[in-house]
Amino acid sequence: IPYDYIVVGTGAGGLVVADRLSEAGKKVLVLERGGPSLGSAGGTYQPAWLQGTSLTKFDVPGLFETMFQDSNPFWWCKDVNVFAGCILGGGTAINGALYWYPPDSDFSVANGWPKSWANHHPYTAKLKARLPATDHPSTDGKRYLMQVADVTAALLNKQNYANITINDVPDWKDHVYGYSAFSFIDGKRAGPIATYYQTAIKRPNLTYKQYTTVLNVVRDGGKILGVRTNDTSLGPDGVIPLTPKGRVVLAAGAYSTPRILFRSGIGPTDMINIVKNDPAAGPALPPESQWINLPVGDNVSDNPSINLVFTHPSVDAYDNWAQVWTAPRPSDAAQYIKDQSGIFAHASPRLNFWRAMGGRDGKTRWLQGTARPGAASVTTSYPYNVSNIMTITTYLSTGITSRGRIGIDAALTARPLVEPWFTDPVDKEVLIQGIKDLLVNVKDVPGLTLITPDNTTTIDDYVNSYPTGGLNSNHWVGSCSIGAKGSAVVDEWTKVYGTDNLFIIDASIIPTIPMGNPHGTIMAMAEQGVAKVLALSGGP
Ligand code: 6FA
Repeated sequence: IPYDYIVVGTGAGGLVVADRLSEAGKKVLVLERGGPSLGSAGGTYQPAWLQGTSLTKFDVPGLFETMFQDSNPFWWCKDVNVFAGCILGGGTAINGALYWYPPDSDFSVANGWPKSWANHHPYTAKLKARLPATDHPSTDGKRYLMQVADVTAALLNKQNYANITINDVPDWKDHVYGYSAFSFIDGKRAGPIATYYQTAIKRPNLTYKQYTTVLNVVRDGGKILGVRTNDTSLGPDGVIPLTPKGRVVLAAGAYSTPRILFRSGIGPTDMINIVKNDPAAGPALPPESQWINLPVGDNVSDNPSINLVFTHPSVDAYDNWAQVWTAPRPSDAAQYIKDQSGIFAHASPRLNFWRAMGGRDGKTRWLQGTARPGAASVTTSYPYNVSNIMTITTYLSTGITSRGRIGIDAALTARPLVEPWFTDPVDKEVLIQGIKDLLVNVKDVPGLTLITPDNTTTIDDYVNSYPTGGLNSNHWVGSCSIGAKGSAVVDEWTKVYGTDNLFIIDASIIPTIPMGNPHGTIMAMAEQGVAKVLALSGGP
């Protein structure tokens, strides 16, 4: 105490930042509100069948679907009303770990990035060097439970899709499919926790405090003096100070970073007034004359997604993942424990595809698909064989024009205020057309049957009556967008407008939805972001 840099949060953004700042010799404090996840980082939560190993729920890819089935899901943030990980690694400890190297479009001026960000290749290369993608995660190099990939490939082959290794050509996203790629290493979840965290935590100039929640930044006008936490053993009123030229980097995620800003008097006045009325948070606000009015929470997007459920006689639905925690198939469990090979080395997805689509507004939108055994829900009038079910999730990505707004309610729970899916009807039209195009050839794949929606429901009706929350892909970006003064929250250095030394490096600064599931793009963004922070003069 005090610190040169205080990093708030250890998700896809925060761990990259913590590692690079400590590598540069800065005195760094990393604060995380959750506890350990992977076994290699001190986690211990495991099913009976893994007792005697150091493998946890978070390590084993094949346990991914149980994140949504557990009776004690302590890893979810309880004060965010969408899924968000409050644990070491944030979303990367609990997600499906689909991992894509970013295409150039993910950092293009056309997609809202400052010009100075366009040359992302050196940073993406740094990410690849630390965390290479794999589309064959089992340690024996074989792929397991691949019937769904074969069936989906048969469908796409009728539509002139090319079969490629997706991460070999990140810019090719039109009519391509390939095996699902993951941020796994040695048959286990890796992401930033098994890589960046492991090097960061070993440095004597870095201090890590878990189970510590940052409530607000402490500031005098635009100058940040430190952060206030819920732990009064760390300093008077829980406040931890910065060195005179010190800086704070917020990496608490697309919902929690905005909440910290609101609680610090930064954001739209309606949100800060909610804080003001809260008996605990209100007194910590700076005087109204120091409030900084920025569009925090606006411009939010997430991929709208629709599930299509099929059956095919070749598919092994793997009991819809319902047995993997309590009663895994014995030979698969034994194989995984022995050398981290087999079915448990994969998360549930098996194949991904992309295509570009035109809309009547003249804009191009990209459609992504993810195919996996099992289904979240089946609604059908058909008799069907439950052991043969598979899902293709279709989502719209780069090019979507719909935007929402997130904020806080009176309990200070972070939540969507305006849901971001299909606020532009053209997004919905394009997704419907993409689904129809995909389904044209179902009849040409022997044995393939669409069961949800069934033949009593049109695609238009299915999409139009889809439960809104079901459209959620958990890929939130944009709540603290990077961009020009007046319309954005952070500048090209990731510095919050109106402040001297407050930075944000997490999903919230990404202005438009990336091409793929985002944690690869977020980590590459963090590599570039932290390099910019270190290069910006005036710091410690
Ligand atoms: N992304 C992918 O790329 N591939 C996937 O397969 C994928 N699947 C999922 C998924 O299945 C689920 C259920 C969810 C929720 C997300 C998925 N994502 C996937 C999205 C991806 O995980 C997120 O986009 C990514 O993790 C976001 O990275 P960020 O760095 O922006 O934020 P995180 O939420 O990861 O981390 C925030 C951290 O801050 C957490 O560790 C949290 O505990 C901590 N924190 C929050 N508030 C704090 C506070 N006040 N004080 C201290 N720490 C705080």
